[in-house]
Amino acid sequence: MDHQLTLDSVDPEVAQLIRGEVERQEQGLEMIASENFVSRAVLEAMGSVLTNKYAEGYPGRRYYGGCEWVDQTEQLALDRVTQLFGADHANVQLHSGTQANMAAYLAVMQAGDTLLGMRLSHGGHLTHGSPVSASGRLFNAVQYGVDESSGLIDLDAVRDLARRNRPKVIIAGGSAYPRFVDFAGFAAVAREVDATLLVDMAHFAGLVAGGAYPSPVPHADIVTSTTHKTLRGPRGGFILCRSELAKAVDKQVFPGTQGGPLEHVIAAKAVAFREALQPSFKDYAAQVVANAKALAEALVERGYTLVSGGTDSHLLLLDLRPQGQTGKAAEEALGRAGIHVNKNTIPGDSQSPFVTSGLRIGTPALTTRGMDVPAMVRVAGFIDAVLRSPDEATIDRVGVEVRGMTAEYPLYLESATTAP
Ligand code: DSN
Repeated sequence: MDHQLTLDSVDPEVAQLIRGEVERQEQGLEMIASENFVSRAVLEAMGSVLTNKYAEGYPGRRYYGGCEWVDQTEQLALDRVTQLFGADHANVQLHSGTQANMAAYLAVMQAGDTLLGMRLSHGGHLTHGSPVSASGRLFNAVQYGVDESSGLIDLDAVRDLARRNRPKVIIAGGSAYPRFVDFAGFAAVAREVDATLLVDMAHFAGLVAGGAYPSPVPHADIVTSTTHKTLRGPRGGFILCRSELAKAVDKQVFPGTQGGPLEHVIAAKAVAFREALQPSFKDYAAQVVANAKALAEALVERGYTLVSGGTDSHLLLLDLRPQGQTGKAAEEALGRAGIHVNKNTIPGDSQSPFVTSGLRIGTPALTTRGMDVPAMVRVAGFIDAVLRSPDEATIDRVGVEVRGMTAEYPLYLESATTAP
């Protein structure tokens, strides 16, 4: 085995598959609300030799020798993320948002304790107590939802559930809620019932970093997040918490629920946090929201219905019931035209999660490519054309227009998409 050979010569099959994905990303309109495009700098850090290093433990307190460089890398990531969000304490070893939530729960709950989280079908997340997730099996999960007529969280209903069930943890945040969350209101409910408030900001972390969405940090005891959505870092997670919870959180990450940290990913997180600390990231976050609002407006003008009537964030949730369409059929038709979105349940949905009556559409990735408000109006026209007439001729015609448009906003140079 020759360590100096390129991927192309060692494994042309994998190299070809990666090239296929590069082309798909370059030529499509990526509108899955939880996806984004990292910078070349983040890609380079992720593809580095730091992947070779075991480093169980924390900087300065490891179970392996030779950690002097990864200690500094991890400390840099910790310093930057606490500065970015104004947090007391951080843990950047989480492999994903799901692992962040599970470690955070175990830091403050025992199996069998009660948690109160937002129902998945109303915009919450699997790990907020869904029966198919360990969060719903290990803990007694009570679920709140949105008011089905407004699409908004009804804090009075949350308070009633909290008073009746006395949860140990209340979770705010979700994966398909387009509006601002009232973190101060949730904190007041948590205080009243003596619960820990955990905010899962995975979706809107980048907007918080850029000042385009209210920060949960002053209100929550624990904040969990991913790094790869609006925050535009590598795939992974992190936890922020008050200093009094720092030891418990760190213990439940390692050795509680994870082994060796992925130091190459932690290096990439450090790079992404540095990028998010730059003034230009504020412009990015503001543009993501402006684009989502413009897209929402353009779709409403074309006769579409949005859950909650619009958006305050990076995502919108289209209710396809008036069109008599399912999310599944709409996702497939748009995908064939190169517009990538995901089917999503909407509040009161009578369809299964595999079919759904909704589409979740996001603007973080297109904004990274440089697309602006007029571009969103163009994209709304593409979406409308396909949903109105999902036939082969329309899909082919829109597909050509999509490829023409994406060529105007080049994403990566070929050399940026493989290891340096
Ligand atoms: N799967 C993510 C999303 O798409 O929102 C959440 O984990």
